[in-house]
Amino acid sequence: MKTGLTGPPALEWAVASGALPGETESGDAYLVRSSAVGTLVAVVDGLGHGCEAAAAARAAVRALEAATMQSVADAIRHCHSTIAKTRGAAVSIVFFEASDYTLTWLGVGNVQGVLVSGQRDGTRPREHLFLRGGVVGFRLPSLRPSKLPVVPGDTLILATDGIDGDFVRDSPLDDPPARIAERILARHRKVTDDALVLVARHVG
Ligand SMILES: [Mn+2]
Repeated sequence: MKTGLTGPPALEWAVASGALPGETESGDAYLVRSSAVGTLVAVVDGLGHGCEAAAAARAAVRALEAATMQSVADAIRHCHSTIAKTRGAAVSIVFFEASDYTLTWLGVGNVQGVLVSGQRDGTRPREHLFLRGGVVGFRLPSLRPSKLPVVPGDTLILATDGIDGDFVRDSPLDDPPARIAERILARHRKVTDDALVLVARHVG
């Protein structure tokens, strides 16, 4: 379990992960990176599992560390060209903008993303990241990021495909991000793949 506080905008985050049983390295990786303009969060799933998947995921994270923050599409394109010699990866990326309290997100491949509203009155539904088919480093789809407002209490969850899709229904907001990440990994992890879940809450 890794946890942290970062921003702007202020975010409390946690990551829970585990490698496929029998493998020493996970092919899933993540990045949380802040600067004055905002915070970039990404989850990466290197194709397959084992050391080659881990190498692809590490290369993708390094590329995203060096990429422009403000444009998630540019960041994905930079990552794509940088990791072309690897197996490639699924990448979902989210930029929290400090100046206007929005997030912009983009997903290539199958790292799921959901934004759960911190408002309990039910006026704002859960938002799901629209995933486009493709493999970063191999074949990019057209990139159309979408933008959403973010208010205190809103909680972003990113999960690789080693986590089953039911996790979305199992993410109440009463718990801190570390507890949510731990619970999702414990309850929804598949035994057939590496698994990683990242939870980031905007704390006002
Ligand atoms: Mn996977």
